[in-house]
Amino acid sequence: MKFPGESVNPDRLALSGVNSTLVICKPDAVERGLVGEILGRIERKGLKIARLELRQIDEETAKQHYAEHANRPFFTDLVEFITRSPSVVMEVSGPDDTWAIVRMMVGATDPAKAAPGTIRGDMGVSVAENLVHGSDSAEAAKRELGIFFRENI
Ligand code: RTP
Ligand code: MG
Repeated sequence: MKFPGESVNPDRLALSGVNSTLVICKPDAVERGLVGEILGRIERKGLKIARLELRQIDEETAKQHYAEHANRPFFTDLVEFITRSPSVVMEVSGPDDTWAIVRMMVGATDPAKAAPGTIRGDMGVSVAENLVHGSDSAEAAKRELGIFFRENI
């Protein structure tokens, strides 16, 4: 495994998949012009942006991505929100359990309770519009990267 700063082909890292996670700058982050700030934090942490695309997520993909929440009362609003305008969808690579590093940086689901220094803690106030998605386990990362970058895996 190579790390940022070493010479490495990002495509090879991305294709290995094992130390990658899915990160989404959600529509609110794009609308508010916070993409650069979020990407900057990921880069400064020492993680690698292996793939990145500005994409308006379609309803089917959103439902598949958030399938675990299909029976929750907020599901309809969640799908409506994540599909309303373009997101920035990324594969982020780094050391083992990169997904956990990203989750630490993202902070608690409710930005009102997220610690200062986290993305949600520093820039958000709304649980519905909480700026960023990060996969919550190695299995979720693999599943979600498969949903969003199917054609490349
Ligand atoms: P995400 O999947 O988007 O990274 O967020 P998360 O892991 O921190 O939270 P999760 O439990 O997976 O929930 C997904 C998104 O659903 C919205 N939500 N609303 N009203 C509520 O009680 C509630 N709970 C969750 C949030 O926008 C959350 O990011
Ligand atoms: Mg989640």
